Amino acid sequence: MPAIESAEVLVTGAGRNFVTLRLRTSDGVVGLGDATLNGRELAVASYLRDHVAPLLVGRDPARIEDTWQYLYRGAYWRRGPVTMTAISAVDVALWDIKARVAGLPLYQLLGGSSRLGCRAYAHASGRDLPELFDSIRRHLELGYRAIRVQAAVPGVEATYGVAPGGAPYEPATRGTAPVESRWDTGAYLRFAPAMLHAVREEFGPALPLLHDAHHRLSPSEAASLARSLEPVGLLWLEDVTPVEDQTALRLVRSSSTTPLAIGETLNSIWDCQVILAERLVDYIRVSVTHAGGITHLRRIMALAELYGVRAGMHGATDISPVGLAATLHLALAIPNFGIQEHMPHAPATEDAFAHAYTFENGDLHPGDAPGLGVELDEVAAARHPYAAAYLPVNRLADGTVHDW
Ligand code: KDG
Ligand code: MG
Repeated sequence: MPAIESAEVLVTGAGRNFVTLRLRTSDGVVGLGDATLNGRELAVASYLRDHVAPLLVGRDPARIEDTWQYLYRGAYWRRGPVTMTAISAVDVALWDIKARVAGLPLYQLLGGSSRLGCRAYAHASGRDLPELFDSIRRHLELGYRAIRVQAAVPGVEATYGVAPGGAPYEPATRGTAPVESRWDTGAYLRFAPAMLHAVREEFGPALPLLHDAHHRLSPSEAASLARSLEPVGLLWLEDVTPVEDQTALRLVRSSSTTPLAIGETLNSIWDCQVILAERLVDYIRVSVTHAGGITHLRRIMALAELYGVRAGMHGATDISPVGLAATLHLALAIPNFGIQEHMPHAPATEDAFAHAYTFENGDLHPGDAPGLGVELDEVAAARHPYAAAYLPVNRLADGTVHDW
């Protein structure tokens, strides 16, 4: 019986910081897992190196469920983003190994494809409406068929989703401490409905539009925003309230028919139990990378299916190509796939991770290479060392820390 022979943790700053777990079996099969937790990367690297890798060596790589239970239930101190990102990386690497051994793309082991491809949505943004409209047009020309729209709120120095100078948006900034910005909920609520109505008017009724409020509103603020956006007909309104308070969504849900999405910072099926069982959202965005890998995300999506909730797969740039590939294999196979977020990676990231997944005619497809279909080029990755980077911190005008 082959055994896991080595478990290495590779940290790179190729394009942005990524942590990758590489498992190697005694018969020479290699599997990769994404262990990236934006802004807290080295905590997961240490969790894996110091506490998990020694437990993996000698284990049977085929026993994926047992390894998951061993690392989760067996840890006593469980849950939370660091633990669950580490478990996700192990789980995805083991699925990669199993599929490579079978000589099949991973989605074939998950039941085969349920669709031709995974509809992707792009991020359009602008410092004002003309710049936003140009950005939407550019993404339509690239082939995207669904667009998330974010625009700078007048009077607010930094708006989530809008890069200074029209560059691709990357919220984490290098340095020894987070950038702090001022947030003004009132200004946002006065601006966002007009902005989204203007986009709908310009681009017509058929284009699927999404918007991310990024956890900053109270239930009543969120309910009033959702209600005012009903005529816009969004595909979804994302992360209206801070996610740990699952029942905050009840008021939003009962006040409006605007479809809702949430979940990118949730880490387990228990974190989204109330949201799903009470049908408080239309799309659940829990990621393969932060919620226990293929094994656990598959379970979450099966629970979501029971309540008519679809997968709105998280795909920001801090999901590495390894994580994105794992997401796409699952997205292609499950019955209740909704839509896949797609933020293209930087050229240095593409150099470090060769991948079989493709983007064509608005859809992503995981490709048909065995396993995940991703190879890590260690030399290219090593050209870009890790450098500490943080997500921003928001403060209100009086200095109070607010959700970012
Ligand atoms: O690490 C944080 C990002 O993943 C997050 O800010 C991206 O909200 C996000 C999104 O919808 O992609
Ligand atoms: Mg989001």
